[in-house]
Amino acid sequence: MPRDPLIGLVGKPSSGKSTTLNRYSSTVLTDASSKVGNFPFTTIDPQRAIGYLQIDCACTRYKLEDKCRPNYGSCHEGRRSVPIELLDVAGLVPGAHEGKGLGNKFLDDLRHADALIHVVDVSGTTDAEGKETRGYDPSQDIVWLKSEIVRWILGNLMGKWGSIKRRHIAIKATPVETLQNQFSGYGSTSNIVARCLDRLDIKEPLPEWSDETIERVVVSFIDEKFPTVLALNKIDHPDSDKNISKIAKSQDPQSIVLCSAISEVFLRRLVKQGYIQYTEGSEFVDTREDLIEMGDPDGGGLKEMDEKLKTRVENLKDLVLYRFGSTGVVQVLSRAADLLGLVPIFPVRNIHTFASGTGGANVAFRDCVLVNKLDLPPSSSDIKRAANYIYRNSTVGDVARKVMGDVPIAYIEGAGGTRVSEDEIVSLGKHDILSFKVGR
Ligand SMILES: Nc1nc2c(ncn2[C@@H]2O[C@H](COP(=O)(O)OP(=O)(O)OP(=O)(O)O)[C@@H](O)[C@H]2O)c(=O)[nH]1
Ligand SMILES: [Mg+2]
Repeated sequence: MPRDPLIGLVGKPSSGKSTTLNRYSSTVLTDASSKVGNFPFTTIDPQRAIGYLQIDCACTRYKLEDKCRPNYGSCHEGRRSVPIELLDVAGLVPGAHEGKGLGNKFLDDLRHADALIHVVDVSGTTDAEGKETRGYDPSQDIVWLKSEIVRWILGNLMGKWGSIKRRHIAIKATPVETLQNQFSGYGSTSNIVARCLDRLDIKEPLPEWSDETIERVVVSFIDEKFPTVLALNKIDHPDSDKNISKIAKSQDPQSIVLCSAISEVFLRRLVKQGYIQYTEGSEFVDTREDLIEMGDPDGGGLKEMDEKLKTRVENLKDLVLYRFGSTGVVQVLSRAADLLGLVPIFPVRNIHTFASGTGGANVAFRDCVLVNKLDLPPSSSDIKRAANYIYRNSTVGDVARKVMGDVPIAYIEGAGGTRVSEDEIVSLGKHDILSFKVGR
């Protein structure tokens, strides 16, 4: 059954994790349509926060934007914000694997994450410990952070490699079995291990692996287990440009998102205070004057800003919005969702009106759940095949079990009222509106 996805925020002290998280979770408090007591993650611990993933809502396909009333999150003109759980993994410094900073506590938290957002301070104004400095090279942070995770897992593994080897030989295990035995504590699955070995194509049998080979296995395992978005934060700072170019040369462009968490927080505060209109994730900021110029004599009911505030907004537009297209914060979460292959599904009671049990017949698309790509328990023949063979998207049946639990289901309807088979794979825009009919 698909689990709820969890995304971990990592990064050295003062890189901007909390600032980013505040932005992600601020809608919890301000969005009138989300019910506080009845929230999906009410028992959240202090480290956990709700982020809002922006997706294209199904309501636009049926021109039902004005009837769309999400139970959780919000939907504005077809841009829907769907709650997703985030974990603030604070306290990582170089030497964490030896217990520095919050050390092992940090690393223990990690195991629950399906993907990571590494918040990197690209202004170069904080050193590896997060202390104030100037001209620090942030590309080092990407290297040492990963190396901390590698050394943590590698240390645990090497400490008992002798007995791991003996057992492996004694019970004639496969490398996947032996490694999964060791990695299950980090939230691994046999599939992840299979894919990790697949991409390395090691020729020697496990008992003959060199130290260097074992390290390569661990690095590959981490790449598979923790797909990572690099959120290059503080792009508003003048020193950021050269650091960004350096990082861009050595990293996969798909993994990089540029952002300015503080700009997003600032813009959202101005929205709350009634000074601007701002579409999250966009470059569009309108002030009272802008709206008057566009022909609204009332200026959208916005307040007039003083000169100082005006200048700050203009600077933010020039330094961030116009140069980079947005503050990037919304995009960071979207990229993480892409890495995870998350698909939004809209369960409805009535497949023709898209109404649900609550809210009456005049209200559409109350619910939206995010489903993961699934890790199937590999059969022994799968393990030998191409990695993606044992990774598949959730099916209609998987979604049914996630949404309905053990309730027996008679049949399932898809858009248009046609029956859909439980075996159909769900994907973006396909088999994503479903009505589960209860009964035997
Ligand atoms: N210029 C600039 N400063 C930022 C940005 N984001 C965060 N900061 C500043 O960086 C400092 C640290 O931010 P935090 O969000 O507290 O960092 P953190 O990663 O949560 O740090 P720890 O909780 O200590 O691990 C604060 O002074 C923020 O105002 C940004 O986009 N641009
Ligand atoms: Mg913090």
